[in-house]
Amino acid sequence: METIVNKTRLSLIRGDITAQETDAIVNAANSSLMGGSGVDGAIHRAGGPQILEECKRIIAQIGHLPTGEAVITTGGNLKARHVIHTVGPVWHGGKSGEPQLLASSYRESLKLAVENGLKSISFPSISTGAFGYPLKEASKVAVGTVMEFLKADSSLEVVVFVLFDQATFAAYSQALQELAGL
Ligand code: AR6
Repeated sequence: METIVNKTRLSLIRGDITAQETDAIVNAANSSLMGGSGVDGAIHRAGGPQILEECKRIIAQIGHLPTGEAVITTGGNLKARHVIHTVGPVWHGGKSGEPQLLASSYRESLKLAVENGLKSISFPSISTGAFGYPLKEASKVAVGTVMEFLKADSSLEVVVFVLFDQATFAAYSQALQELAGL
């Protein structure tokens, strides 16, 4: 499923983000940047040790990556030249700023891509796995935030949501249909 927002193609696909050929793929990381399970584990496994080496250098400088922020590293052995690591919020019931923090993860990742002159970026469904963010709510924040960003900034050519399972793909498809009026 896809639509055009301003000048950017926004697509939803079901698949494995580590196989994407966009300039960057986004990692749903944690504040330590030392890897983990889920999409984080898959990206480090597929990209090789260079990614972790750069993450360690970044952590040596900043201590930890706060929730809602993002940093960029090499893509190592991935087809994507870069990985943008962001930390989504852990779900604590929804009254602890989760929607704002989740929106910030998407926005800061998009900003980093633009600042680095990238033209295409792929996102996973941040926070809806180990971090427990309810899928329907997360999909609206994710798609809404990306669309808002693209309306204001047309430098990216392609943004892809790469969704791992059918339930996640269905939730994001519904959010895009509602928000883009498809
Ligand atoms: N490609 C695309 N999506 C994937 C892939 C993949 N290869 N593998 C899993 N997903 P999660 P979170 C989906 O748990 O909730 C880690 O340990 C998955 O099905 O990866 O932000 C980190 O180190 C789900 O839909 O990320 C953190 O500690 C989505 O990616 C913590 O988990 C997000 O699930 C972050 O938790």
